[in-house]
Amino acid sequence: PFEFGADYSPNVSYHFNADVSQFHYGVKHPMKPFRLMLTDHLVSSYGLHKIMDLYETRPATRDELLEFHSKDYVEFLSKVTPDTIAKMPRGSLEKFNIGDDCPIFQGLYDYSTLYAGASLDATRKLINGQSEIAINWSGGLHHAKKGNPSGFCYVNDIVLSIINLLRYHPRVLYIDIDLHHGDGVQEAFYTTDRVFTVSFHKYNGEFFPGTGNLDEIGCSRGKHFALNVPLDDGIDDESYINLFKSIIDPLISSYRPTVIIQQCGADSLGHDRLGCFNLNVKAHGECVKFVKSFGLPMLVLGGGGYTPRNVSRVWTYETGVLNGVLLPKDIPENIPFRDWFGPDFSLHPVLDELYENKNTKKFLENVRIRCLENIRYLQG
Ligand code: VJV
Ligand code: CA
Ligand code: ZN
Repeated sequence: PFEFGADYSPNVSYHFNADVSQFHYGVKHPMKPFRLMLTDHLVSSYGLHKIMDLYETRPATRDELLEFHSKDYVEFLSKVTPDTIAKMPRGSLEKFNIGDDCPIFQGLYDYSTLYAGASLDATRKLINGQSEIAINWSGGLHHAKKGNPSGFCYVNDIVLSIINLLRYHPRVLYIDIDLHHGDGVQEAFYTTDRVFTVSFHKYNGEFFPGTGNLDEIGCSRGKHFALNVPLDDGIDDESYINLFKSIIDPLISSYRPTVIIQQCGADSLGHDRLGCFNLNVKAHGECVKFVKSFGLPMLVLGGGGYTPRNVSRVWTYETGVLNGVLLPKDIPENIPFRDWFGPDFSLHPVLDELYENKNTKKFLENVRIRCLENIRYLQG
């Protein structure tokens, strides 16, 4: 069903538990775990399952969550259900930021521990050298904080994974191409030079979560070890790829990470229900291909993405890229839910002509220069 490209084909592990796609945030909530099922079907119908090591993941344990999250928050998460919510201590909904973005739904704790368990399993495969690349499309929930959920994220599987990687790796690079700022990960490692965080995102001071301006560069030992690339609506393939490569290339050369985590939030694609960028599947995937080309161990995670058919397209394409294979553009005939991919039935529908590109050449050039100035500090 596919051919191997000129790229290196590393040992790739794929971490998934179909149970995670059965949870519902609520009717009309934009986050749909079902997109993970759609992705898994597309990945396997292209035959990619046959060339990866597949692992059905187990839930993260309470102790694993406590490596980052506070005791009272983990306690709350593990106890609260739509039925017990009324019996929880007064004020706990406010205290724990429960609301429309992060509702209490049936099975919330099982959902959170499952996607986190998958990231931790993936991390373990990288640490023991069984995988060169480990993929968990159900992870990448970058907003969760130590003591509360935020922006559809309850447990921060990325922070938990990085904490684990730090036991064996001197320097971890975190790259976030989700439409939103990777605030939870940045905050957790803001004062250390052992984790470099970089996020590309929409920024105007108001857009969720409101952080991620150029001047957020880390503090104390972590000063110059956080980088933010604020962007405006409508950025196109060419400007995004150019900016991405011109920042990531010198960053990897200077920081010399021993492992890379890439969060591949698919809400940076054109036509996303919550999005405002104009990226096509190939451009998003080009950022993954570029990071892979450095040949470092990689943990690849999902994240946002609110137009399920396009989420599954881009993550399937990226699964191909990471395995060094070229996928034919026609969606395979044998896939369940094939009607979701009509009328084009293509892996690469045209996702453009939606938003005006508000990022002028001058603005992007200024962002690039400011970022490169920060990277120059790394060499001392
Ligand atoms: O903008 C916000 C916060 C508000 C308060 C809560 N209301 C519902 C929305 C405005 C200020 N939240 C963002 C959160 C985005 C999270 C992105 C997560 C990720 O992709 O980075 C990683 C997984 C936001 N944008 C859109 C919505 N919330 C939204 C939430 C809903 C909704 C429609 C839009 C929740 C429930 C329902 N509709 C029914
Ligand atoms: Ca981002
Ligand atoms: Zn997002």
